[in-house]
Amino acid sequence: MSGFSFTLDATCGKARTGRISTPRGEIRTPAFMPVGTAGTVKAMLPDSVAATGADILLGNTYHLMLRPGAERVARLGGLHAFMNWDRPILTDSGGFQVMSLSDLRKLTEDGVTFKSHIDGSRHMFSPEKSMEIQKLLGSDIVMAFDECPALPAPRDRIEASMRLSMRWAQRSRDAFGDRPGHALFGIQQGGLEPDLRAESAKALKAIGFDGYAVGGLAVGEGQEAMFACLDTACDMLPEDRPRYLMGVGKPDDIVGAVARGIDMMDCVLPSRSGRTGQAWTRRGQVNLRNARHADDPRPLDEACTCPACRSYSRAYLHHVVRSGEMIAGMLLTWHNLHYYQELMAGIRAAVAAGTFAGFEAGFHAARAEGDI
Ligand code: PRF
Ligand code: ZN
Repeated sequence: MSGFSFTLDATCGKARTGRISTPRGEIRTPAFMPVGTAGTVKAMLPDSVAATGADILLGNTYHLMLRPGAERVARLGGLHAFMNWDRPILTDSGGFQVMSLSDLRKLTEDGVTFKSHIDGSRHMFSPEKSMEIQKLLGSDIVMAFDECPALPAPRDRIEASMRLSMRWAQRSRDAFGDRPGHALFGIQQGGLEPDLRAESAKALKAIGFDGYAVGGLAVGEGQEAMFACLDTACDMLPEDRPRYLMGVGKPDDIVGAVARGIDMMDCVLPSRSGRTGQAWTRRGQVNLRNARHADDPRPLDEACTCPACRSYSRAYLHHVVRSGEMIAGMLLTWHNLHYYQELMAGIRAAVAAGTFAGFEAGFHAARAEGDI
């Protein structure tokens, strides 16, 4: 497809590094996508998000169609102009958010009807509607419309849901049409059942997508089960297309997913936990609400070059977190996104150098030492 391509630069074991080229710029992989659900990465200016090293953001069809409305965003020049972010944007297709956020959902072969979590208004999503909304938003990477059951679920429920998602994947492909410079990704489902994952991958490959997501994980199964699934799921997907693990995760989930062949990820964790006083560092998780920081003049991480670590003490961060000051969310979100992007840069460099196994060992050793 013209204007959108994926180049694999190096592999190390199953870990890969490469580049996705789009008309809005290049995405270095493995990539972590900060979540900008409602047209903003909360507490951050777009330039600041770019300064942390992010090449691409994630936006949400569900939230933006409810408020301010996809047609309005289109009239105002599309999501990029509206939110002042001119680099690539990937939008999730809506089904997953309907299931986790809305009231009174009703699922049929055609799609899903639901009530808005904002004002109770009635809406309908279908593969065709989701493709139309993502087009109005001007998304660079469009996700197929799928259904994701929470785990654990009975096998027959997971099987029926996966087959419905594969029929919806075909309808998404048909409705998306040919849009040079824009990509459509399919989403593999099938829970933790290897044969259902294989059936799903086969169906998606037969339809043909620009990239392939692994959906239906990080929904309650735990890291060990998720990794066991990824051990085989990645190999079922084409080697020459990006593989995107949806909604993951903690730093150790990310390193483990890359080790199993994943190229892209997104998660609210670094931004959301930044707004509740939680920081992620090389040495693990740090809760800045904790009284032990009250008199600590040292930075959160002396090796970090983000504004929170360069210019402020742990004592100050503790104070603004405890006081509920807005700068607390701003500084900790910046730090967390900076840490996540530095982690991705380290991963990419290690894969390129053929030293990913050593990188992984160093990553776990630093965390085992614990916070300073
Ligand atoms: N499907 C979609 N979005 C998602 C998921 C999925 O399965 C997940 C699962 N972790 C997160 N976001 N469309
Ligand atoms: Zn920092």
